Amino acid sequence: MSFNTQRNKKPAWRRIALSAAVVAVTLGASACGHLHLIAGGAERPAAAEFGLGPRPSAAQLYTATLLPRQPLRLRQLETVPVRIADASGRPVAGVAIAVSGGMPEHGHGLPTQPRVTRALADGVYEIEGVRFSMGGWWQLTLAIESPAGADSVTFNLSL
Ligand SMILES: [Cu+2]
Repeated sequence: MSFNTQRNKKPAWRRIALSAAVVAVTLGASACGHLHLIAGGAERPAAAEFGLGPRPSAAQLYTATLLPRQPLRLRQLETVPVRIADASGRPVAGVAIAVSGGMPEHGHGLPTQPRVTRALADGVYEIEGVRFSMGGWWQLTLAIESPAGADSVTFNLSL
């Protein structure tokens, strides 16, 4: 088939626009299955950047460690404790944490809105409502606020 075919009477720009729309819809529909073409070309970090921590926050104000009671699973609602320490390793009390994240390769966010629901002892806070809806590279970002300052830490998780 050629763009010059006389059978299609639509103007060329309409055919091109239609093709582009079809391609966009096709990619969107399969982005979370197989293709990694959408989503701003995020590159998966090195293996050393993955894991539960301890992980330093961006400005090094905090160190965060995820402490799931069992290995994180796919498609389960989970409660994930996180320990927040200061730069010298002391637990930080009175922390407010906002949770965000998603799959950078797929361009979508978290399927749920996890929230910190309570503080345990020793700088440990429980994040409720975490759910990883498909296998792959996930990021979980914690925006951390305490009298020590505001900072954020991003975990890379492979599920
Ligand atoms: Cu995805």
